[in-house]
Amino acid sequence: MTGLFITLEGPEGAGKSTNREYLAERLRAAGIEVVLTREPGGTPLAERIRDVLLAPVDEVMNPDTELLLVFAARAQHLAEVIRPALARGAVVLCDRFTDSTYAYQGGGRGLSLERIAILETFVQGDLRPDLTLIFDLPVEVGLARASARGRLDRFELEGRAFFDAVRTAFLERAKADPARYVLVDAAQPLAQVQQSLDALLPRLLELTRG
Ligand code: Z5A
Repeated sequence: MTGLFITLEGPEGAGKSTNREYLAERLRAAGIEVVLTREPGGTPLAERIRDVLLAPVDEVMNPDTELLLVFAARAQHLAEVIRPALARGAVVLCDRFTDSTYAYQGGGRGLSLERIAILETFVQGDLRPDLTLIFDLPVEVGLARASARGRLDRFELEGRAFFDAVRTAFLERAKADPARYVLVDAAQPLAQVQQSLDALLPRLLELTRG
């Protein structure tokens, strides 16, 4: 038995956290076991790596260090949470996964996409999400939502060019593989975003039936 691996992606403030709860409730209401998780993080050890990645510090983090920490957390998360859940047939709803690595470390930091792909295969083998929802919105709207919450993390302190490159990377990935990616217009009011998710539910339920 294998479950279904769905990832939620997009820039900061896009509403991934808000909408992952919404989607999980909808799927649970249909009698499906849903494991709700996030990256970086998802296990106690991976959450400690998350703290290292997000905390602003005086020492500049080398981009390769950042990349390796992201994949170190992912290896732990896959072993402890994602693979066991998929093996018992659950739907895994994960807030960010390797598309974020391509967008932030690849697009934002300018690291080689080939190098990211090597680590992806090393850590994940052939496991890839079955479906990825990209919550897309203009950079300034997402940053305004994120900064309204108060203290900014190490990524949120980056400049406009970084976030433009992140958004472009997400959009390019969605365009390259329309079968796996669904673009959600996250700039709309929340009620409309959730209507778009409702419209996706029949497809998700169909996928869970294999
Ligand atoms: N990162 C990386 O570099 N490489 C990797 O491989 C991975 C991650 C996996 C994780 O932070 C950071 O790690 C992330 C990339 C990096 N960069 N940053 N920053 P995170 O996951 O904690 O951060 P985030 O994804 O940016 O979370 P977020 O800012 O909380 O965004 P969100 O989850 O998409 O949004 P939200 O919390 O649901 O909503 C934000 C606010 O907007 C909130 O007040 C909502 O009530 C409001 N909201 C949501 N939707 C709407 C609509 N439609 N209208 C109006 N207001 C809304």
